[in-house]
Amino acid sequence: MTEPKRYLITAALPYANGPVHIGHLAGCYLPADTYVRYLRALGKDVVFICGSDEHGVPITIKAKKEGVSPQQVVDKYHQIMQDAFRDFGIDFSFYGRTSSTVHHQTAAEFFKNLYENKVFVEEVTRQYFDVEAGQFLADRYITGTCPRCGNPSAYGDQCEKCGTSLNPTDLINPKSALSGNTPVLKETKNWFLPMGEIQQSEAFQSYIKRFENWKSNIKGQCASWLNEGLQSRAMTRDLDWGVPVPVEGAEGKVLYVWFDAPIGYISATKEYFDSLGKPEEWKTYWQNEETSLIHFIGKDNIVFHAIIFPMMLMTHGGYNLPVNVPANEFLNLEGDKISTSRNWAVWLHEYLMDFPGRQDELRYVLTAISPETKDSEFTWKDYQTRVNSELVSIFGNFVNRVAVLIHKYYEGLVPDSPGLIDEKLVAANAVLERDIRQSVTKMNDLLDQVRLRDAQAEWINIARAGNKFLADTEPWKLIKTDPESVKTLLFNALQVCSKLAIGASVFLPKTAERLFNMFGLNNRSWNMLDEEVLVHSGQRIQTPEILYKPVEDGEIETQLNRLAEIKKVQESVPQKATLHELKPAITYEDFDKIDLRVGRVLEAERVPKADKLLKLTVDLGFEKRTILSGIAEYYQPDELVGKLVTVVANLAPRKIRGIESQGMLLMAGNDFGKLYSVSPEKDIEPGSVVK
Ligand code: B3M
Ligand code: ZN
Repeated sequence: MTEPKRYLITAALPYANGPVHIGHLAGCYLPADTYVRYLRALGKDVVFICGSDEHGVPITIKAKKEGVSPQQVVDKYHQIMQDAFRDFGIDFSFYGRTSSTVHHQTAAEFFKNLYENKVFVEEVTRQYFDVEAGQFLADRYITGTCPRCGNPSAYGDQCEKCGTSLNPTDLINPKSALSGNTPVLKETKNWFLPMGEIQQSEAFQSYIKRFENWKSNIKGQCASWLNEGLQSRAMTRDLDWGVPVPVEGAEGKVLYVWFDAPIGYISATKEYFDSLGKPEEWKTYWQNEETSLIHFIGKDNIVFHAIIFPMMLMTHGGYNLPVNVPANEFLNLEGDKISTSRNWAVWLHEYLMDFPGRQDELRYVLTAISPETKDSEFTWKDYQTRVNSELVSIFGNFVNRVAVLIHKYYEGLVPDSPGLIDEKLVAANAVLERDIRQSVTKMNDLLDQVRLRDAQAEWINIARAGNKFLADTEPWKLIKTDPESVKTLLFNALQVCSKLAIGASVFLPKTAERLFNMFGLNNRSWNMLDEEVLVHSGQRIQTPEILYKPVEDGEIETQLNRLAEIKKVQESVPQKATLHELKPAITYEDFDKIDLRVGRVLEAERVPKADKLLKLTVDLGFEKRTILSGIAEYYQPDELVGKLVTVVANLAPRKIRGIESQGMLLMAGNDFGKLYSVSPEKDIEPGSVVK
């Protein structure tokens, strides 16, 4: 293949329904950033694109859970993710979002193009509809019993217990997650991408030849999809959150999130060049054949990037197809799957707070354990070991020793290099040169193949070779007997440090920045790795600084304790209840002062900015009351509507958060996070006296 003129690199658009965790980083953002830094160091023309995926059911589910609008959810997480990526040093050319106007227009135009070219097949199908909520139900909004394993809470698209992938109509006794009611089947028209047909096309058959050179996990997954024969898939959905379908007769429908999200790469590229005042330039990166398009993703996104999006691009026409889709497997955490909903994760924004200035330590570890070919595991102990015994002891130590000796012997001025005579020194120097040359060649090769984990291992091998060189030649001893040779030894060792700095610009950018300053390296281009001299005699190097602090046991313990706390909450089946001491006795008259009444909850809503509070409207028969109750963590607002509750009806009103609460609900609670409302056993009219 001829050398491409330029690159367009994308990293999967993360759903804006939660913050970024180390699994996301290891999955695609760190590898993409590392590869982009490599290309840039080679002097290549690269645009690096990402952004928030703000549509789709994951967003609406999160909004419902938090009792806020989808827009509020995406605004919040878009900001958190963008900040965390920036602070961590992921160097996107542009980070967009799919709720932007440019994106809505781009996605709508793209759909229209396929529609007008008669690519889609219109089909009327029967879908589950929630009559009370007045809407069609996305697969994730339908639960029921799994026909295969009997799990009573399987979803419309999958049973998480036995892993079977399902259609909503497969579920036994389906229920709507919106209202709890049994949904009905109702006819609806949608537009399908005839993937089976496109699979047969010449264009597609010629495109899939590329898979030959791709990683085996992609090849394997795609082969199994293609062998089964692809099925048509609806590119529109009956939902109210997303890009409206831009054709007549499609009111109340939006584009399928996997149709609009990858187009997000195109719209973000447009917005990037708009911001540079070159509104036409995006085409060069998407449509010019001399541009290489590469998608970095996690393995759960393979079919969308290797098959469906290319089909969209090819039926549209005029677009480049990906030349590579490097997909990583999953990263686990301390023996368990990383999960946003179970809070089992190391969150990037929290790491940055707990380990300020220590971005490169996390980068190093995540690349060293990168799940490039199979799932891998992050543990805090391993983090500590790798930082302390590799980054600190091998790399940091080597660079530091060289810089300290140059300061000690030559006041920080790079010595000249008069050459070596002693046979032993000459031999050690030859070994050094050979080892460095080999490691650099291997590292380049591995980087070209996007095998970043092994490439970084070759990088640290350069430091290993440097340490061996110092140990074999012992300049600190030789200085007394052969100071001329020491000059050459340290001159050469310093060149190795400089090569390490250039290598670090790809893996550990903050470290590289510090070394470039320390050694006064101006030419930071990757080609310098082939040069013999990077730092010249007479140049001044800065006072050496310690590059990394060792990770302390206490820091690791804190993190492990936090995770243990989370496990405890997850598995909380405590053995014994605390014995609550009985309060002192009261008289019947005391008790009789309390006026307890049955009430019916008419309305329930969250109180903005108060995580625990629900605001209820309660019918007491003779009047309606506003009551604030601290039960938001235990009840969804709609679960309460219609429910009978017990109200302390003569409690003096109190103002909470500016709202007057006119009474109190009785609740039964234990020490393990359970709280249930005290309700009459059978239906009885509101206002009835509880005595
Ligand atoms: N948001 C899925 C994910 O975050 C999806 C990727 C879109 S890439 C166009 O895993
Ligand atoms: Zn099942």
